[in-house]
Amino acid sequence: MGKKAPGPTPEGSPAPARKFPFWILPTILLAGLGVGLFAIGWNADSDPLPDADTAPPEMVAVPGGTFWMGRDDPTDQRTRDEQPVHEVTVAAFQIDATEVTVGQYAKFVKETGYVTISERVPDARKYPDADPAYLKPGSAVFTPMEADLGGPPVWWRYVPGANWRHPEGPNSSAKGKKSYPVVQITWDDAIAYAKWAGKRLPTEAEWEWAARGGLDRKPYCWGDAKPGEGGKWHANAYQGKFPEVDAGEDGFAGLAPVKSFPPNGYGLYDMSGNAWEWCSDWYDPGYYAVAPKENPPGPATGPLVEGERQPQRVRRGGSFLCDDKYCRRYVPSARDKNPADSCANHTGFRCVKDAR
Ligand SMILES: [Ca+2]
Repeated sequence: MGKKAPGPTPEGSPAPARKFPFWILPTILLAGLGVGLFAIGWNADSDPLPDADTAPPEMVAVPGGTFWMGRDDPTDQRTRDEQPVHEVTVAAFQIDATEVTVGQYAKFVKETGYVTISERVPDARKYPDADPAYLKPGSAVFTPMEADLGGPPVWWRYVPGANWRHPEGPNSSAKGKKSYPVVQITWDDAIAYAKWAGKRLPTEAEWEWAARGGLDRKPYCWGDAKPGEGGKWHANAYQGKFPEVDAGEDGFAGLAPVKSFPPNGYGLYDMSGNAWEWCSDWYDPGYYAVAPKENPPGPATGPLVEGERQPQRVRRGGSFLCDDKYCRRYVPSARDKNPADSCANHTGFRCVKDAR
């Protein structure tokens, strides 16, 4: 085995729970393809910081209530961690109408000087086996390719210089995309923003209650209609041959600006698809069996799954990379997870506040 790449886990949304140690994939892929390291090019002309939004994010009041959380489909092995379906009561709260945008995150960085995890030099002590050549700031980036969907998700690679300002690497830029969801955001980065904004991340229960938009046990955030049925698209997901060709039948190949698709019943945009959204909870696939009914806060910690280097945090909602044949996790019941210091170019967040 070669030397390890440091930093974010490029596990990615499409990967179901596996025992494969995803975090070493960047090294495997880089070595296998003989891909050279990117120069970490940064210049003011491609910096989105001047796009900082001055308007406060729009928030929506979500009523309190009781709902059936989870999904129970014995024919679909991917729903195992969504079982058992159980009743949950959630108190009222406020939630961002959209995923946090590049413009909103730029304002936070501009005012605080915050440096995201992907922009920091990885701590060599944390990655004692790492090749020094990989101890450079960077993150996981999706790379379209022909691949075997039954194997590991080789379509993720570690790209030095990838971060929220340059989501696909140093030759890309979020400049001019202030209304797009900010991505390449770790859980830690999301928490830092939330504290600055006087908000917090939603619990997993709050997130699912909000995503369902007042509907009861429906498969999608908008109801029963399949994506594209009747020519109507309700979310930015993936059509085409995954992971090779993003056909963009829903109007967008890759990320879409927030509010590009209709809101759900609570007036919330992109609760399905576009970018993954962090929740405050630790991830525990067995939590639903023991969770309290009232305002479940998530488990005290997450179990260390074999092959992973640390417990994981929950993320929800899927992304523009969710493909029905491989990743159906743009539906309101679906769960996913990643380490708190890990991100990719499909992972962002939105915040909540307690009801006034
Ligand atoms: Ca799309």
